[in-house]
Amino acid sequence: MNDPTTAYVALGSNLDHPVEQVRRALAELNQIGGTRVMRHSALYRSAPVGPGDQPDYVNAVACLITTLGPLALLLELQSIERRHGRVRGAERWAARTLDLDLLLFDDFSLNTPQLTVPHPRLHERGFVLVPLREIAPELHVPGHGPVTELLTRVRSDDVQRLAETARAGLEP
Ligand code: ROI
Repeated sequence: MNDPTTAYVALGSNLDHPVEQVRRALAELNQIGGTRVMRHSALYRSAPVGPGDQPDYVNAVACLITTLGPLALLLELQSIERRHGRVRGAERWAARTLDLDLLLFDDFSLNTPQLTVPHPRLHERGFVLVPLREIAPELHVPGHGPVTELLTRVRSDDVQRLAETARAGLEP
């Protein structure tokens, strides 16, 4: 077992009741062994980034504290994705029931075939930076700079906070 570490995870869904997918996933993150969700953002509706015609996404970001290592945490995230019917197919940027991306693991930089942290596209995605700023406005992304500054360089007007905030499953 490792010392407790802070990690940030991005959640995204644009298929099969995305709001419910993301809410359920937030509750499931809190059930990973040795792991607690300390905070999570509201849910946001965002225009799809990437090629093709696909539905809008629901996105959120969670801050975890975990005694797992980064690869063990990644396996847990992938297991939650599978339980949500996610099929990792050949098409890279296809619509999905649930995507859980490990954004940051403390201030580690890791570059392995299975996992790169910080997430290689975190700094250029409004749908990640907007919810991340909500829960961690002081955060500094290793190698890239403060979240607030990164947000000045990307488009974020198509990331809208959903009126109804999701705190599902995390109340005492
Ligand atoms: N676009 C948005 N808005 N939100 C996502 O979570 C998301 N995830 C993806 C791609 C296909 C890059 N586009 C996205 O994986």
